[in-house]
Amino acid sequence: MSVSGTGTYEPGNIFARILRGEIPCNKVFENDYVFAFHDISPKAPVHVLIIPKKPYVSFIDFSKTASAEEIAAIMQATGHIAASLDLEEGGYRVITNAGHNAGQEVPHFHLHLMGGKALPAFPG
Ligand code: D5M
Repeated sequence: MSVSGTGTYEPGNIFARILRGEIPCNKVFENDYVFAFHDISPKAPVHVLIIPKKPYVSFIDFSKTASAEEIAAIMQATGHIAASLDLEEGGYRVITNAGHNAGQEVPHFHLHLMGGKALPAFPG
């Protein structure tokens, strides 16, 4: 199932439930703005999801609505996590899926950080 990437934020989505502590996750990082945890279905030896704590549906929603502080915080957190998981030397990938053409499944904006192996050629 994928989502439109637009529209009203759904407070029952799985990442909102993780943020509320209603379901468990394997946390790797947290600060005032950002939360990060291991993907339950990893596509690489390291596959971390990095999310804002506030409710944004997708990249456009986040970029239009979030404060400059929040936008900086998610970038800084992603770099910090990549370095702390020793991805710098081998390389890594950061992506976001938005809307149904990209296959976004969870309608809470998130970045995927992947590394730890040679990643497949970027799909076009
Ligand atoms: O990616 C959504 C990602 O979220 C997908 O890689 C699986 C992951 N996922 C789904 N449920 C969980 C839980 N409960 N913990 C950790 N990871 C989870 P998308 O970009 O929306 O397609």
